[in-house]
Amino acid sequence: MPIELRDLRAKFNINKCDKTKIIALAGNPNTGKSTVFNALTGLRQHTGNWPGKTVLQSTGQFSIRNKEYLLVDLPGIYSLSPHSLDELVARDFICFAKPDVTVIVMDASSLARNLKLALQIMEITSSVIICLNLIDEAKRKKIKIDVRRLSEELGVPVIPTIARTGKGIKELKNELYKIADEERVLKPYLVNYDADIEAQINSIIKKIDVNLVTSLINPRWLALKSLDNDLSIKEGIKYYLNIDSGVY
Ligand SMILES: Nc1nc2c(ncn2[C@@H]2O[C@H](COP(=O)(O)OP(=O)(O)OP(=O)(O)O)[C@@H](O)[C@H]2O)c(=O)[nH]1
Ligand SMILES: [Mg+2]
Repeated sequence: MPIELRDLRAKFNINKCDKTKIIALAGNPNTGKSTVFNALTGLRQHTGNWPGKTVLQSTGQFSIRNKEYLLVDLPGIYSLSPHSLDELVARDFICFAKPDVTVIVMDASSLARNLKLALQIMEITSSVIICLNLIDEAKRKKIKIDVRRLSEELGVPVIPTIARTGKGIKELKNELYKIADEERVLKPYLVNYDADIEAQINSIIKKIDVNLVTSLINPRWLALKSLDNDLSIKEGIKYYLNIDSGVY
């Protein structure tokens, strides 16, 4: 029996009807995620724990042009390798709950460090918007960012914001609408690894059970995790999708 998206999302305590789009908010710690979350959702918030975990889950609702959105604030993390509970929660949500859009909140004054996580997220999902926050801090540090070029290079929208004052939030909403509701398809930049690694990725992709896994998880990303020897993804596939991925 095919796995329904609503059943997958229910495993994360996300029980919204099909019409509500699910938006994840991801990013490094202290980049302004909660400030963006508050700016978007105002008072329509709910907090609890991630199912079975002692990690705080905040969700909030908002609407754009009469369309409903549920925003999920993910824990602040530096990478998606599951070394901590926070990283595991964020990775599993992006991978298995399949948010309609993932907004990556980045610190504009620390672009290089923040890009690491952004590139990892873009390997799992192509539905990404970058919220380039703390633009005022970057300016104070005399850092100039060519936003249009960054967006072209990454292949995803980049919206500069100062979440503390609400600057850019309207533009962020416009972009969310375009991607979630008009279903604009993006083609994010993917890291190209050394030739021998790329060859190994391709040979693993060939072994992945196409019918079972590839419609649910990006096969390239799965191959990368296999090369990383990341066994936690195997557990995730078994737990959330109830299938044996066969690659590991
Ligand atoms: N100057 C400036 N400060 C900001 C901006 N956005 C958020 N802040 C401040 O940055 C601090 C951290 O913001 P949070 O929203 O708590 O950041 P966070 O990413 O949720 O942090 P964690 O949940 O701990 O990872 C707060 O003091 C905010 O007021 C901004 O655009 N400019
Ligand atoms: Mg926060």
